[in-house]
Amino acid sequence: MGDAPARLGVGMVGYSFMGAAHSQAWRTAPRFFDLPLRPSMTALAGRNRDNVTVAADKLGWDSVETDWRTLLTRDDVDLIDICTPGDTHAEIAIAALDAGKHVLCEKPLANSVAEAEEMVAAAERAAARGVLSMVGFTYRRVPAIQLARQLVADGRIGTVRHVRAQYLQDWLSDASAPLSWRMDKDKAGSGALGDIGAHIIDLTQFITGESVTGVSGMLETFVSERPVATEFAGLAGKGGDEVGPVTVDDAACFLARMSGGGVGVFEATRFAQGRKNAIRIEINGSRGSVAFDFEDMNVLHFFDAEEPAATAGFRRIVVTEADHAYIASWWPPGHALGYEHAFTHQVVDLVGAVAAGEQPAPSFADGLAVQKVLDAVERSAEKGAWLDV
Ligand code: SOE
Repeated sequence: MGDAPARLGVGMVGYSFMGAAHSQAWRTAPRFFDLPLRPSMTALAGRNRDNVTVAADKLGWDSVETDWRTLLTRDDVDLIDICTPGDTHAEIAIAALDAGKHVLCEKPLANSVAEAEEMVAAAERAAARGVLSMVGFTYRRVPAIQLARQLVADGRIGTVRHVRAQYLQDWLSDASAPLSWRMDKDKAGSGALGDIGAHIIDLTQFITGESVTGVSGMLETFVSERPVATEFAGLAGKGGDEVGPVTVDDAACFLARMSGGGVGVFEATRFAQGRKNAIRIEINGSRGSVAFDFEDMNVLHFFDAEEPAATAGFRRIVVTEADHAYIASWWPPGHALGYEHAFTHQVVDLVGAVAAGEQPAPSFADGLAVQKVLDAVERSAEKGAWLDV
């Protein structure tokens, strides 16, 4: 029996939807994967002691703090996991990195390019001291997305011609759905564009290995005021009689040029009635295509244009084989994974990188690259013009 892995003390800030998803990952990862460090769910930080104590008990955290700054002074905390709205990411991440704590920060990295640049500078300073950081674009860690990237990297679809990416939700289609921080520009930075558009920007860049170099965008807010929430959890809540303004986009659409010469069409909306969490990506290349829909997340569709016409067609690959990314630690073929597994895979890869002293991916620099595209789309929409990223 080898020595037990060294402890990795984790302190998490925030305990709502993302806090619950990350907590599940910290609990589950060491039970299904052989990790080189043993994550210890040491402390959960939240402003209200009663509420954070209930959350810590429910989510499995050993202690609580009512000020995240205290986490940075604790010798039993090695890594800070930031699960708070975007307006707090820069302050917490920079302070944590400067205090010598590794950082996992939810997406989007920040609410502006300027903040993201400050975070990258802090990450570079910290990395020089062996203190590492990652931004939480978890969908990269869906096995079908990993397979799509591998097929593109292996040249199986040839030169990328088209990137077609949608992130379709409908949780705000009802005008009576109450306000949450995600509809407040000061908190969230933007609406559908940054919250879910960030995911498809990162995913298409991850799958193709290319970057968005230019955009022409439009933003729309369909419902300009909503009831102020009296209670809210996840993506749903109850509103009272008071109303408040929606200060972000409900939907974002943009055209894009890709660094490899291809063209892109992107759409992110919370008003696609009937689409709940539909990340739909299709990449068409000179030799074939890949297509994915998160609402059927264990499947990748692959078209090989080299196939003889008589038998050519999109192949429906069920990505649950032992040699597909991450699957060997889970279940036999066909026993599907879910939304939460990508968060567990995120912990597995982060812990592995920290143990090896290697830069985790996606890095804060990857987060900044997404932030620059988000910013270019917003400026393009304001100007009604094509802009380089
Ligand atoms: C809401 O749109 C949301 O919770 C996003 O904020 C998450 O990043 C996404 O994974 C699910 O939907």
